[in-house]
Amino acid sequence: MRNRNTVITLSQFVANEQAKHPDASGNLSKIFRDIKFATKLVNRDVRKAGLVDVLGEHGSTNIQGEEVKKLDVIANDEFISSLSAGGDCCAIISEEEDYIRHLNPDAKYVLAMDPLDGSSNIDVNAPIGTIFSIYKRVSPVGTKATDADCLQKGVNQIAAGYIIYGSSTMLVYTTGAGVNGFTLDMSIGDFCLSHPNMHMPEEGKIYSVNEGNYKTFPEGIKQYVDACKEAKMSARYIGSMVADFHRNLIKGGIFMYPASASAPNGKLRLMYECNPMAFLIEQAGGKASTGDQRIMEVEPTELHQRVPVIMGSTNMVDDVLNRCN
Ligand code: AHM
Ligand code: MG
Repeated sequence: MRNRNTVITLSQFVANEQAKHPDASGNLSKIFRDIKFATKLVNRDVRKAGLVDVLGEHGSTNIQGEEVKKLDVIANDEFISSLSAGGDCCAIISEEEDYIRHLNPDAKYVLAMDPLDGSSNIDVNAPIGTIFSIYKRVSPVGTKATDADCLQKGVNQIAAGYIIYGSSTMLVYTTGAGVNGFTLDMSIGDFCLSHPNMHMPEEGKIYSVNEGNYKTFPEGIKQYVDACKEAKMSARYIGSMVADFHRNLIKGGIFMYPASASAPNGKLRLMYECNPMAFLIEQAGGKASTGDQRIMEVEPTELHQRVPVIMGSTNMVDDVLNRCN
């Protein structure tokens, strides 16, 4: 709970962080300004769901063949228009865009995002989120962004974060110097620092995995899930990565979306979901692996690439890895 006398807004916090780097150009801070604005737009629309016509299917499928919801499209458009107006991104890649969206060639940053994660929860009023990460382009400023700019390893992330539209709306982010969480105070319309310097417990009592797929999980994952039951741990899986991740980050726990028969590389996307969350969890003292390697070291080969995910409290992830290898 924040102290009323010392409210720090997201903008102040970002500005203070920028001041620690006298050579910083301020472009990254401007991207945060644009993310914050887009978040407020998405938050407004999410909070009206059920009252105005934003629920249900959009009537299209994305490049991965998944049904797209109306709010997926609305959130995608709101982030793209805010970042496009700000002019500080040369390209955006999005779970809802088939290809690279080229923006200002004179800008030096690329943004990757899942504009509305947990789509299956939209129509049932359960928590959903937005996930983003930011990379510095590798091609020269002033030219059209390239595949190489957009397909960088997670270790190259400059910043990553998520927004959870839950009982309140929170933005949690890292630039590689710890993880901080900000809650949207609706009465003043601003994000205020509510969760400074977030640290994940090394051990937890929660496991989050879609056990409906258990029969076709790899042997090591099955063994781990069995051990969780044996130890009477709590199973918590809402089907929104952001919500499952956020709970586990605060309380300690493990989140997995492993390979299964129907999804040999798991379901979650490296660029939009796994890398940003891996960066955050490592910064909070946790661990993130595909089962074979650190997620942030996976070499991306395509925009919508999927990878298996095992992420959470360090001891729990190590336990899974010991059983898998
Ligand atoms: P989405 O980006 O289309 O919403 O899909 C990602 C979501 C994650 O938030 C969640 O962890 C997972 O899909 C749930 O999938 P499943 O229903 O197969 O367990
Ligand atoms: Mg998603």
